[in-house]
Amino acid sequence: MRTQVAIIGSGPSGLLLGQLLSDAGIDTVIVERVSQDYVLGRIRAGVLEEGMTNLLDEAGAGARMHREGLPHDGFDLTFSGRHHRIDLHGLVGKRVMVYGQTEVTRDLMDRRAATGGVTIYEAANVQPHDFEGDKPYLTYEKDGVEHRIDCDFIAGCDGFHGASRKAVEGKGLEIYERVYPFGWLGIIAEVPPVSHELVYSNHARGFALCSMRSTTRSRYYVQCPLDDDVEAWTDDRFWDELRARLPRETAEAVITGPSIEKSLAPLRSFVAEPLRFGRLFLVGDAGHIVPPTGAKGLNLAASDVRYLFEGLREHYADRSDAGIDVYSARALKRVWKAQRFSAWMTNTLHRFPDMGSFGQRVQEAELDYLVGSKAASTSLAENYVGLPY
Ligand code: RFL
Ligand code: PHB
Repeated sequence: MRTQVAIIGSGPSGLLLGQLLSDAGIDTVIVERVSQDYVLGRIRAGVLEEGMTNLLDEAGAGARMHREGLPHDGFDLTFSGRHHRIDLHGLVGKRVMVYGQTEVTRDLMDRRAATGGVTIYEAANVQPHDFEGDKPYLTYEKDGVEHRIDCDFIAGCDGFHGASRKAVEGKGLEIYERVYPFGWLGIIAEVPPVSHELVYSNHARGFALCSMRSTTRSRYYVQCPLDDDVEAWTDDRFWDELRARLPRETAEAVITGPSIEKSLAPLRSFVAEPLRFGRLFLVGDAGHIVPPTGAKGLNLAASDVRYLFEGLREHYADRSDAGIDVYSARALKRVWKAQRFSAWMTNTLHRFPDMGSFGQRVQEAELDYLVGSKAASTSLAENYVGLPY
């Protein structure tokens, strides 16, 4: 088989890049390790920046998001038993869209199917080859048979554990990483959210986040030790811990119900440099991971896709490689700013094992400064809604 751009991974990065390229008349094939249902079963991000919603519109996949997504003008910070609203729209004139990654993925898959795009699911042992030369290709196995896809470029959109980054180890790849000493235990329940906006809570017992997927479906997280057994977190224990980390009137308003999903996610900051190796590009989580506190992971995947799409379009339409040549540097510039913001949000809102009561007071002072200073609140808002790209 031959295509112009072979894409590894059918997560949001791969699907979005594939759609933008197909719509620009550039042929793509997506090769995915697991089944379509498995991809759609993953529960992940929930907050989309305007840059991402614009790209979904551009890819013809934004209609349901505009109908069913929830535009949010602000969010709440709670600490020391009190609430403070960060008025995103009032501070920086922008809002975010609350719409689950699962739905984004479904909309992109539907659009790909409607426009005749090819995706090969359940492809085992996907490997990129010869990407440092002019004739790269992918190999994979399906139903015990080995296949080959010849192409002009390979987009590694295969997430943190994918094959693309592994293929460039030892080829000048540099890794910058911080692993946090805790995780997030997250649940989804068919109950109305406690508040119509998100609530990020700093508490001496640990961080908590009240989020949502719709007006009838809530997404809640509590910080917990990395080695906690998810099974040991009964629903009752989860609801009690969540309420213990919220101010009293918020805790009293939480509506509980059986969880329909429960999982523990580790927190990590990670950047691979560079993001280009000849004709292979690393895109999204394949190249970088942020802790979820700033809600930036999926949004960074979108800015990578925007830069790579522009570079590839220029290559085919204008016979210019200028965009491809600056892809890595352009993407990394935005990635590092989001890393800074995500690490700062994480450090400011979580309980660290060695921080003691002094560290807790410094965090509270930082939050007090943040909500009392228009300059500091504006900086938070500017980063939360997403830096321009
Ligand atoms: P994905 O989504 O991991 O997709 C990669 C795809 O590649 C496939 N794959 C392979 N295919 C072929 N061969 C191989 N060898 C392969 N290895 C893997 C995988 O099966 C998969 O289908 O990466 P992508 O597309 O770059 O998208 C990145 C986002 O998924 C990620 O950044 C976000 O989910 C992060 N994130 C959040 N981001 C936000 O912007 N806002 C949020 O509110 C937010 N909340 C979150 C999050 C991530 C979380 N977890 C669980 C890590 C909340 C959580 C709890
Ligand atoms: C989510 O709804 O899953 C979510 C929202 C905000 C975050 C992280 C996750 O910062």
